[in-house]
Amino acid sequence: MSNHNKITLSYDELLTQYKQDLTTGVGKSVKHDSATKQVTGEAVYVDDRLEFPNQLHVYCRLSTEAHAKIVSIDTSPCYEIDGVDIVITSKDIPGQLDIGAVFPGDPLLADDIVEYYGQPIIAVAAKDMETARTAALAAKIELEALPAILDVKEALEKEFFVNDTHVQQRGDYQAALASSKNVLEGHINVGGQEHFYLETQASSVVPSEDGGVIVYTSSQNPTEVQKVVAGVLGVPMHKVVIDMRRMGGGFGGKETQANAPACLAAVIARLTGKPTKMRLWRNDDMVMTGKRHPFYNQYKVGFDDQGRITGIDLSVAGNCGYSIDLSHSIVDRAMFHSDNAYYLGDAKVVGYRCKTHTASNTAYRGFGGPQGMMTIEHIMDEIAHYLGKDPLDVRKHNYYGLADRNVTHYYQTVEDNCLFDITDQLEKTSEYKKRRQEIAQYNGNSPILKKGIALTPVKFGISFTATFLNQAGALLHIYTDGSIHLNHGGTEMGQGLNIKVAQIVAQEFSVDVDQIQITATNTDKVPNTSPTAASSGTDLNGKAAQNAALTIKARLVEFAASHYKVTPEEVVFNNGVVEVRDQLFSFSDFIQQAYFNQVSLSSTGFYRTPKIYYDHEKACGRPFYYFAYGASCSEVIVDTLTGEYKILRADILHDVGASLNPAIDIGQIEGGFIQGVGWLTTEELVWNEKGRLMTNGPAGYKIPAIADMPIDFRTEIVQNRTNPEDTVFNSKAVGEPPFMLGMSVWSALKDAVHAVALENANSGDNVTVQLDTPATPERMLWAMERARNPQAKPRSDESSHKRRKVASEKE
Ligand code: MTE
Ligand code: QUE
Ligand code: MOS
Repeated sequence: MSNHNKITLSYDELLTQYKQDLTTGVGKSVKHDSATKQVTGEAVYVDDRLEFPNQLHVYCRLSTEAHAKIVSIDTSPCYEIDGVDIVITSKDIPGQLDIGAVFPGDPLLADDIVEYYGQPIIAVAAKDMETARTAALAAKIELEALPAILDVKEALEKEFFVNDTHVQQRGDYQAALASSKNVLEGHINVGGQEHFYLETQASSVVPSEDGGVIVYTSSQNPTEVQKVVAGVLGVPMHKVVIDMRRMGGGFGGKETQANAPACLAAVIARLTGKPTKMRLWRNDDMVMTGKRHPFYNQYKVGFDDQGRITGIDLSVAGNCGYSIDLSHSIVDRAMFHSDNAYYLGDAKVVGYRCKTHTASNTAYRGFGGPQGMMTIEHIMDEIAHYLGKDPLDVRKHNYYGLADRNVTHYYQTVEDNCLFDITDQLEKTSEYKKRRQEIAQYNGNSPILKKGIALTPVKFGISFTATFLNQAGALLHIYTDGSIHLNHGGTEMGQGLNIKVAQIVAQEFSVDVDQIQITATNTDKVPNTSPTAASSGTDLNGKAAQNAALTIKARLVEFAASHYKVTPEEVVFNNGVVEVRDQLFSFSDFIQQAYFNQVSLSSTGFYRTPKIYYDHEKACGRPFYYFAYGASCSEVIVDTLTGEYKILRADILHDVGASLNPAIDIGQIEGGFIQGVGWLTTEELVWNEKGRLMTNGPAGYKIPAIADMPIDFRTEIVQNRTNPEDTVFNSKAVGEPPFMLGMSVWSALKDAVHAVALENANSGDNVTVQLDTPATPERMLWAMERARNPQAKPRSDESSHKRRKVASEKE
C-alpha cells in the first residue's frame, strides 16, 4: 500500500461521494443515543448484565430503631437456610469500615450503634435475593433503644449539628431592619423528596487478578466508588476498576448513595471469590438511602412601601439526617440561593446543618438551592400580599439590576442578568396581566372553585462551590478506518450528556455523530473524575473532550501542512471530508494517511473552570462561573372543598445560552419543571413516631404522573443567546435550573388561597398566606380553612414534617 492515497476521483466526484450535509453537529436536535434502546429494552443496566455461574446476591437486614445500641447479633440462624453463602457484620470488613465520601461518619454496616430506622446492620449473600432476604430476616439482632431526634426544628433548638454553622453577611442588617418602613417575620417548612429514579441502586462486582475487582455500578461518581471500594477492601485504588455505562436516573441520588451497595458487593466478592451483585428493592431503597434535605427556614425582612427589600436576617436549617455526607456543600448552596434573583440589601444569611436520626440526606437536583430559593419566593409573596400589590411587581422591583444593586450577599457580581428581558417576554407571551384580571373575575363569580396565577424567576449558579471539583478529563481515539472512540469522565443518567459530548467532538472534526462511539465511563480510561453533578457535566466534560479533539486535530493539520506543503489554514475539516488546498480526501482516507505517516491518533483532554473561588472564612468570592436564568408562569384551579387542584397552564422561558441540542434541552426543562412541581405539591414523606418511613413505595409516595402535566404546556428556549463566558460552544448548563421553575405552581396555589382569604377579610386588611411544602391537597385545605377563619389555630401537624401517626401503620 502506498503511504498516501492516490486521488483518482475528480473534486466534484469526491464531493458528491463523501461530503455530507451534516445534521448532527452542535446546535442540532440529535436524538438521545439510547432513546431507541431504552424503548425496545435493549439498553443494558447493571441488573441486565448476564449473570455468572455461582453469582451471589446480597440482602441487608435493617435497623428497626432510629437510634439504638446494638446489644447482640446472632447470625447462626441465617446459615441454616439453604443457599446462603456468607453473612457479614461490621467486624468482617477487611479494610476501612467508614465510607463517608467527604467526611467520615458513614459506616458500611452499623457498628455498635444504629442511627436511623433502615440502617443496614448485616449483609447476607445467597444464591438468589429471596434466599438472602429470608436468611437476613432469620438473624437475631437485639437493639436497645436510645432517645432519637427526628425533627429538624428540635435539632436546631438543641444545636444538634453534623457540622459547623456558616454565616454570610453584608452591611449592617440590624440597622437596616431597625430603620425599615415595614418588617415581616416568619418561617417556612420545606419538605424533602425521594429521588424515585426508575432504576434502584445496583452494583455488580467480579473479582479479578492480584486482589482486584471490577465493579459495574449505577453511580454518578465512579471515582468515588473506586475510592471507597478500595478503602473497604484495604487495597490501593489501582486494584479497583469501575465501569458505568448508564443509570436509569440519578437526580443526585447516585452521587454518594451508590457507594454502599458497591462496597458490600465488593467485600463479599473478595471474601468469597465469587461474582456478587447487590440491587435494592424499591421499598428498601426508599428506606435505606438519603433524600432531598427538608429545611426549616426563618426570616425577618425589612422593605419599603414599594416592596423593595432593604435588609434581611435569614436562616436556613437543613435536616441532614444522621451523617454529614454532602450536607456541607448542600447547606452552602441553600445559602448561595437564598437571594434567588433579588438584591437583598443589608443581609445576614446563616446556614445550620442539623443532625437527625434519619437516613443521611444527600444531593438532589438543585442541591439545596431550591430550599433556599423557596424562602425568598415566599417572602416576595408575603410582601406583595401585605402591601396589596401584584407579586410580580414586587419581584421585578427587587431583581438584581442597576450597578449598585448587582452584587450578591457573598460578593459575586451578577453579570449578564437577562431576567428583565425574560420576564418581559414571558409576561407578554403568557398574557399574565390579562389572565390575572380574568382570574379575579372568575374567582368573584365562583364560590367553590378558585384559580390562581404566578410568574416566578430562577437564577441558578453554575459550578461546584467546592472549587476543586470543577475539572474533567477525556480520552479520544481515532482508529485507522476513521471511526472515533470517545471516553470522558461524566456519567449518563438520561440527561443526554453523552450525545452532547459526541456532538462536540463531531463538530470539531466535522463528521457525523454516528462516526463516534460512546462507551461506558471507566476509571481505567479517565481517572480522578468529579461526580457528574452541579449541572456541569457538559460544561466540564464537553470542554475536556473538545480539548482532546483539538490536540489530535492540531497533529493532523501539522501533518497535512508539511506533507502537502500547504499552510495550516489550507487544511479544512468540512462535512465529512478534509480539504487540503485543492485536494479532497474523505475523513477516513485522510486518517489512513496520517496513520501511515506515524501521526498519533489518540489523546487525552483536560479542562478546569477558570475564574472561580470561594473563601469560606470570609464568606466571599466568585463561586459560580456564570448564572443560568429562567422564568415560568403557572395557572392553577383549586377545589376549595377538597383542596384538590390542577395546573391549567404553564409557560416557561429558559436560558440555555447557545443550545447544544434543543431537543435534549427542552426535555430537561420540562422534566425539571415537573419534578420541581412534584416536590412542591404531591410528594410527601411521612415518618412515624419511631422514625420509620411510612411512604416507602409508589402507593404512598406520589410522584407526578402523566395526568398531572399542565393541560396547556408551553416551553421556549431563549433564542439568539450565547453564554458570554467561554463555555463549550457558548452553551449553558441545563440540568438543575429548570427544577426551580416549579415554584410558580406553588406560588399560584398560594394566590388561590389568597383569593379565599381576601373574600373572608375585612376590606383594608392585609392578609398573607402560609403554605408549607409540599402543598398537598390536605395542606391546601387547611390553608383555606385558615383563610376563611383567620382565628383558627394551625393544626399541630400542619406546618411541620414531624412524625405523625399513620392509619395504615403496620410494624
Ligand atoms: N435528567 C435525567 N433524565 N436524569 C437524571 O438523573 N439528573 C439531574 C439533571 N437532569 C438527571 C437529569 C441532575 S441532579 C443533574 S446535576 C444533571 O442532570 C447532571 O447532568 P449534567 O451535568 O450533564 O447536566
Ligand atoms: C453542587 C454540587 C456538589 C457540590 C457543590 C455544589 C456536589 C458535590 C460536592 C462535593 C463537595 C465536596 C467534596 C465532594 C463533593 O459539592 O454534587 O466530593 O469533597 O458532590 O455547588 O452538586
Ligand atoms: Mo445533581 S443534584 O448535582 O446530581
